[in-house]
Amino acid sequence: MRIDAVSIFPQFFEVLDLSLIGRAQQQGLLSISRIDLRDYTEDKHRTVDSPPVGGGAGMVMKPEPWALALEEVLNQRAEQAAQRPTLIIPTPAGEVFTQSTAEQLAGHQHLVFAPGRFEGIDERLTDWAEEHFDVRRISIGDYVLNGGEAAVVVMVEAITRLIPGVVGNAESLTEESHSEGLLEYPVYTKPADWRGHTVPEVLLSGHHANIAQWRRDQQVQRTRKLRPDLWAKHVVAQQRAKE
Ligand code: 6GU
Repeated sequence: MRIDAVSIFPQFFEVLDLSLIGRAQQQGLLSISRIDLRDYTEDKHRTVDSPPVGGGAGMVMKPEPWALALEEVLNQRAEQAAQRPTLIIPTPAGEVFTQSTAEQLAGHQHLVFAPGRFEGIDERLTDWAEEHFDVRRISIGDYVLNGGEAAVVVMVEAITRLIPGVVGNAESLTEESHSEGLLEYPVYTKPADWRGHTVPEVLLSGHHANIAQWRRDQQVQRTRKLRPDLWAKHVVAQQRAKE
């Protein structure tokens, strides 16, 4: 997979050189380029923003530098590339990113991220980009960040760990929270008694069926308590599966 991340703070993406994603890049499973939006400005102040037409608070990102940066990304593509690249515009005014979004995007060959700052990017950038990219406006949740960069890091981590070989243990992918619509069960390690807090007996029993049942019950209890929204979906999905 190829990923291009364009921003006025390209250093923000240096964290993607660490840990599993860093190793995946070294192994050639993944290539992530950071692009400085200001390299595509044409004035001496390297201006990327300007006041909103019609008035209002804050500043809007000008479309010109974005288009020049994205054109360069397009020009660097192999002519014979099969799919159109996907352009992800992180914004709190987008569809919400979920595990299912991550699964869809993990199948793409080329993702380009265009996180805005300030009040966002001039809407016409999206109109232009739709001629060249599959464009998706995506939010990572119902709260407001100062810019989309942190959201890019979140999305890249969720997407790239689904690429075969990025995460060593394939089981740790399937056993996780959200893959079946339930939260993960609690986990313990040695010692069996730590500061008077003990590991649940059943886990020490060696009885695999009982352990599996206990874990399932814990998943159900946690999901009902902490995520009634997920629980309701899970119940509906199970009902459908039975019909
Ligand atoms: Cl993608 N951007 C910003 N600025 N805030 C957000 C977000 C994105 N997702 C949730 N809040």
